[in-house]
Amino acid sequence: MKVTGFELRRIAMPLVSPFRTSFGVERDRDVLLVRAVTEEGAEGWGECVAMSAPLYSSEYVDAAAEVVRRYLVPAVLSLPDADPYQAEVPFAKIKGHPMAKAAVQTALLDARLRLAGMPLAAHLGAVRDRVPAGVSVGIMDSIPELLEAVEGYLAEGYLRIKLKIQPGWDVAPVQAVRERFGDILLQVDANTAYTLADARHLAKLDPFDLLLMEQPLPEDDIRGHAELARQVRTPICLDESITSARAAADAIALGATSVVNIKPGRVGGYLEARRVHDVCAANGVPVWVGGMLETGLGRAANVALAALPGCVLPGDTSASDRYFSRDITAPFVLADGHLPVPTAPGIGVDPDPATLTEVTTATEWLAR
Ligand code: OSB
Ligand code: MG
Repeated sequence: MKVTGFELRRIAMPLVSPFRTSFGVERDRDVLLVRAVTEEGAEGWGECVAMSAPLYSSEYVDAAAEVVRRYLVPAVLSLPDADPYQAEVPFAKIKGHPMAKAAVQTALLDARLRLAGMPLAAHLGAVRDRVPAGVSVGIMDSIPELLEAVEGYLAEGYLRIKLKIQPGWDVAPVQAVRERFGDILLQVDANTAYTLADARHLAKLDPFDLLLMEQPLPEDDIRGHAELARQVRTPICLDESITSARAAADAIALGATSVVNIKPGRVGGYLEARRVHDVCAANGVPVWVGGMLETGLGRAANVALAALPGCVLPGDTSASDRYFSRDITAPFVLADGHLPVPTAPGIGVDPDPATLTEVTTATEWLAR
């Protein structure tokens, strides 16, 4: 496959409601889209999940755009065959920036699979045609407000609720949700907001039978998570710490994680994401697909990944209307608590040209 060039497009997508986590509040999603154009005539799309500020991880969207334009695109354009697997070799020489790499790799993979007439789900090894949907519920100003939000999501059919927590917003909201809604699938996500000194406090979540506690400690505190796992009954699930299949293998071997959240952007793309899935499956560790408030383009690919056999827990792959009043693709709609796995070649969805134009804030064409 020969790539003629790449279009970088920035879009501004207002969220239906502010999303508050332990690291900040998101009101608008400032997204970088990468479109690969090939000589063979196919196009491919990749959504960069980096956020506007380096608060979830060290990446942020302006820096990702710079890495794409200065290092990743030139690396791809100098390859004899712009194959996504072959592009992993020059990408590995560039340190870090997995979200930037994932966006370019996904654009190549999408183009490649469209040319081959192969859906991404089939290419990755999917075994399901629909995936169970969970929803990530932000930190709210009050417990009544939280209960109302959770009630709404349960009424829509979401099969699992994840509550964002931080010191001062943890045991009480979890207890309130458990008491009000009974035996639902419930988990929490701290986005690194605690330290090991909080172990006794985090053990107060034990009575609520949570599915898991996501990333309580800092990204690089693998030993701390292993120690915490010995002090609490709730299973630990790592998100931020799992930056590669090797990191997953290490965290599992050290007893730091017994469930894994897979985010393709965090590990450099869908190819490495599948390797994370495979390492976890080989160790009997359940996985689920996380989210980064993606548009329909990123969501389509995440849903394909969530159809793999090891993804045995509902993911943060929610319907389009949980995020945006109008998505750039045909919306993903919840049916019986599930999202359908796209069946068309590549990521299986296309942006609507008129909507895309309306939300675009900048475009840039990069060619040889
Ligand atoms: O930690 O899983 C996270 C959103 C942005 C950044 C990090 C996270 C999240 C979510 C929401 O929890 C997931 C989603 O619905 O896309
Ligand atoms: Mg998380």
